[in-house]
Amino acid sequence: MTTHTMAEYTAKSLQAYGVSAVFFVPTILSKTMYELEAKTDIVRVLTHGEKSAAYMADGYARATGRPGVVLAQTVGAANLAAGLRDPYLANSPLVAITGGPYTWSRHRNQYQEIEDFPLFKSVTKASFHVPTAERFPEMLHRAFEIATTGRPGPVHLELPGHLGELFEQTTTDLPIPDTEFVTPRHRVHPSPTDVSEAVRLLKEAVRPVIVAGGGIRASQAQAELVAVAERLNVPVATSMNGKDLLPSDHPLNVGVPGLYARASANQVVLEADLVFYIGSNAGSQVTLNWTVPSPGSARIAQIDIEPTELGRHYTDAVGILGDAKLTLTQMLGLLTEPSNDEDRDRWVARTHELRDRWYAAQKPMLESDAAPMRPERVMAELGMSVPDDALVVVDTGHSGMWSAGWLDLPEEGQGFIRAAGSLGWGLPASMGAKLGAPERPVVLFTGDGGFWYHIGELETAARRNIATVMVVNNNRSLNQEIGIYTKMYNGELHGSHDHLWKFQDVDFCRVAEAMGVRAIHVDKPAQLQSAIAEAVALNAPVVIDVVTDIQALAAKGEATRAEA
Ligand SMILES: Cc1ncc(C[n+]2csc(CCOP(=O)(O)OP(=O)(O)O)c2C)c(N)n1
Ligand SMILES: [Mg+2]
Repeated sequence: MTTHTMAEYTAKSLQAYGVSAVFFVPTILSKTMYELEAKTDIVRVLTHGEKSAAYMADGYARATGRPGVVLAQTVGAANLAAGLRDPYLANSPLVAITGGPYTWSRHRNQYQEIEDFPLFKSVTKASFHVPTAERFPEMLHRAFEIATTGRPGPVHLELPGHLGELFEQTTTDLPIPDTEFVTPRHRVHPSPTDVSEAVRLLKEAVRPVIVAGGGIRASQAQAELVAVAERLNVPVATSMNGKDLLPSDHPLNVGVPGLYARASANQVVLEADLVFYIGSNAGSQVTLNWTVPSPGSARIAQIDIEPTELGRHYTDAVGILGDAKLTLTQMLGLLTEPSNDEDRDRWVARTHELRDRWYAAQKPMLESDAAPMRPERVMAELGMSVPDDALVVVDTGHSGMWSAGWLDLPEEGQGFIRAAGSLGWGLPASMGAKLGAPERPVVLFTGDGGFWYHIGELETAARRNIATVMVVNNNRSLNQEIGIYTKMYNGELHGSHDHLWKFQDVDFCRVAEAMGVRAIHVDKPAQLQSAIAEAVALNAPVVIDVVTDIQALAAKGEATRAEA
């Protein structure tokens, strides 16, 4: 029997659980921080804010499928909770540890103290107070278990003591656990009847489309998705969260439908007679507020790991409960013959027609030589220059729209993760992703507005040599707001409207260089590919400041049923 201090036990347990980096703002679990260095290979990343630390942990989790770990002392807990909104929305596994009130201080006007639990309630799967040192090992294990089980998500543990310090010097005889946590933690077997029903629905439909979501990544079922789609000759749309599930030039990939979308993908979904959601929550984003498809316009089927998602938005849906990989594998077992159906060929040809029409309409923008640059051209250049094994990380708003609709990632090894709505997520998330997947080139695409949020983390990137390539769509503004303010200003911007959405013209290259990060200025389209190649080759953090058109607005993913 070996006796450890709780600090040593915690450090070694984190290593056993498969954690390779933790993100924090001091002061929290200081002795454990020491033990992490003394007894493990875990990297400790000191950040410039608890929210950015949470986003880094989230990027790490999404890049690896392993829980990200983020820590803060009591007074930083609200900042940390704010950073859990995006991982909660994206079903990303995180374990957040905060210090909390002492037994004698709760409810007593204690300096820096408030009741933190309400802050964590809506952004976690579970938020627990750890009452005693004896309970801590079991509750830590439980936190990892809950974060990775079923639909993944963040879990919060509040330790007594503002700095989480009370248990650290106590001792335990417990053995170090040997469980590694990675999604999916448990695979739920579908019922065989449900599996044959899924196959029957897909075979019976004339114009089926699969909408593949992030649950497929969590289940590591990409290969099975492609195999089922190919065997049945079914077009596949992907949610933004699933954009990388199959290569952009796969003949069955119709692109991303919904709000941040490619209009031709919406058209495909609107024309379908069966929409088959796999590992997608069929939320407002991927359905354009449940108009693509509109209720009743097509049969709806779903495969999901979370029973309460089945039939949640489309009440007539056929719901199949199960792990995506197991369900698709069992479907493949029933699909011994490849599809040989002329109707299906015509439907696939129709999706190609819609896709080709979209490319033809977008060609002038995708190839535009204008300077300041068109974002569509930035997307075209980015798609042609990110390495075959790159992980692309994108922020929200326009960054999400441009990349959902206009960015093509043709290589199987290329990955894509995106903010689930929180502006400013991209920069720290790309750093966490790089720490999670150090062997992959990581390329961030963010607007300048998103970049400003956590710009101080450039110092962290330089200090820890976190080699992300940061492509900034710098239009010196929050230009996505132009439309809304034009409306509010009664049809024409006038007066001091620019107080609401424009920034000063700041040279991001100088800002980056001042913090020890290399930078490349790009103001002409022809410079972008070589800038990305140069930045990737440097194997260091690099900012690419791309001067873009302040008037360039992305159309939302409109499509109409009539066009069929
Ligand atoms: C935390 C948060 N606050 C506000 C918003 C609303 N919002 C979405 S996009 C956007 C502007 C983004 O500006 P930038 O990143 O520069 O991209 P641009 O629109 O200029 O291309 C804003 C304010 C948000 N999504 N998240
Ligand atoms: Mg901007």
